[in-house]
Amino acid sequence: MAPQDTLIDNISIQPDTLALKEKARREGLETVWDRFHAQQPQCGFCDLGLSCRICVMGPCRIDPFGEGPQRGVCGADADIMVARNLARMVAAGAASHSDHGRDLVETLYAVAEGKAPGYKLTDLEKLSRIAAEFGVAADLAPEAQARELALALMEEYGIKKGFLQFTKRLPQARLDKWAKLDLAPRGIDREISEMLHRTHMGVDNDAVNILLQALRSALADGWGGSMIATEVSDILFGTPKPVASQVNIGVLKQDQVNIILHGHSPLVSEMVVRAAADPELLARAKALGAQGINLAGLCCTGNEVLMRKGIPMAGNHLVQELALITGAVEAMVVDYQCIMPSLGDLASCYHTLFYTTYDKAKFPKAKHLSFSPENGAALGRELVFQAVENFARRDPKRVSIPASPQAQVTGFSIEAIVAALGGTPGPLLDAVKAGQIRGAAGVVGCNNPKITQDYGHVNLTRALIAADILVLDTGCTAVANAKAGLKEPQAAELAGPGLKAVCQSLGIPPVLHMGSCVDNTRIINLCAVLAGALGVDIDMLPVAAAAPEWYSEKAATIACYAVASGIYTVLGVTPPVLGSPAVTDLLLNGLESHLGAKFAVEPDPGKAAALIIRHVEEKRRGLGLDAR
Ligand code: SF4
Ligand code: MSK
Repeated sequence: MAPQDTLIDNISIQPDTLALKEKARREGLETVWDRFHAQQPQCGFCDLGLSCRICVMGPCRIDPFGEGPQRGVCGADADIMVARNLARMVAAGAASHSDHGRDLVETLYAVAEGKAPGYKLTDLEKLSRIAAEFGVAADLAPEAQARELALALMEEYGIKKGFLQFTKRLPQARLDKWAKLDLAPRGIDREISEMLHRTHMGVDNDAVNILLQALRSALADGWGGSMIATEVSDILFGTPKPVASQVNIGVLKQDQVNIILHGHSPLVSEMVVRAAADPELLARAKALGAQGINLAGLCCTGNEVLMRKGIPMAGNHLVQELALITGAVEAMVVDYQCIMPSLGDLASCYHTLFYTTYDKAKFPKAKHLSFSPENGAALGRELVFQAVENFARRDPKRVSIPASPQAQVTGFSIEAIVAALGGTPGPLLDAVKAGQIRGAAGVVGCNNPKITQDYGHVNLTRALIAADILVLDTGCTAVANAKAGLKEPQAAELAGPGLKAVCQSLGIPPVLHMGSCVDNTRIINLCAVLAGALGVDIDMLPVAAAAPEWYSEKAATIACYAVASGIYTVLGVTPPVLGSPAVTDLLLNGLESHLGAKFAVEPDPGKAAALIIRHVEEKRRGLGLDAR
């Protein structure tokens, strides 16, 4: 369809987005907002969770006004339908993160076997630490340790005796709460496949029972697949340390070969980073008239290489199409997740080469170069070579890079935060106890064209830091906050007096970037560390989470494992559950008495901040700390 002239006035708070959307309109190119507009009105039954197409006796719908059908053909009522739909979302999100984690484990194994040239064991301290958690002998050589660890991690996916190993990081009080509800996750694949089994027609038809398995599947991701992805990525590519970088579309360079790295996995992108420093390829780029080879990230692959290598970030989810519309991109290299199927079409409107790299993630109009741990290094080089050769095909008349880069500091793994604090989390706890820092909030998640891009992220974050709440961010939120200048140490000026003083004494910003979406496990790990240090369960901490602009199944999973881990979570977009008052009540209220945490839904970032501030102060009171 043709792009609309008068579409959504307020698509974004970001000037680079607005300028490139206007260029798209001028050039007659369709973007996500045009397609969103064309979908209006979106299906009200689906929005409420009251449609089902699980089997071909359907599809079925339930009338929310009580006048039409109240059961599907099989007899499923609104509660069953809504619970099943949400549960399948959560299972899909858990599968996505966890399959990503599996790719890392397989690469770790290949490295240990000496079959993955280009990859190496980078953080040997973390390798030993994680290996010890899995009972691997400490006196083995690193390769042997990595091999044993990889085999142990593979077992986490299948049928194993007992529960996922990383759950042992949690306070006993949390594990006791899970035991009462039978929530402790067993094998990762097991929980996901059991969730799909239970939601087949004619299996689990108790909405509460279905939702409990959804939480267990989410926990299999949070304390399983995603956590494995983070820890193994650190072992292979290094645990992030604070690093200065830049953000927004201005990180693309007019006079250089631009390569965009997009998706979620670091496996291919790290090899592209390596190849881009190859003197031969740099010389070739110069021979073709480019001043260099410039890499830029998008979405969570961008977060991975930003956190570890300082590669600048071009943008978040809603920028992916616009990045191509700059006309300045020689190649976009994607792996998987959050990659719009429209990109091939858009790339073909310019000289841009669009490369897919995973056999499980192919796209229309893409060139496919298949990744394996064995060929990763050669693939990285080939991708950079092709991009360099493509520079001559760029049409300078169509190039527009409408922004200057914004500075940011990133790379705040738990290890980096503890190092900044002088080697222990003690000073952070002291600042919380003294009330200088009231608490912490993980602000995470995607963009969604239903919300003005980055409005929710930035305004919620600003309100929280102004109230002396330290913000930890990941995913697309991290890009939004960096673009708003909140990741420079000077942003401490925007914080309340207590947080400002702490940030200034440590030289850190009030918003700490903890990584990609799988790296939300760094946040729950940090909560477990702090709870352990205080001798309490996580739900007693003055912490909260928010996903102001979420869209994906993975975000639903993250929210579920956050709540099941004891973290109050505020969503900015309503999940499709309102068709069942019983399910809605369970999520907003019922879970709290069992898990000490619950969901809230609040699209207005100011009101969401008020909810979080109130929650943090309540928790402070519960711990006997001063409360406002
Ligand atoms: Fe309809 Fe039941 Fe089949 Fe769903 S599972 S499509 S409600 S018959
Ligand atoms: S999930 S946070 S849209 S990248 Fe990482 Fe995708 Fe952004 Fe959600």
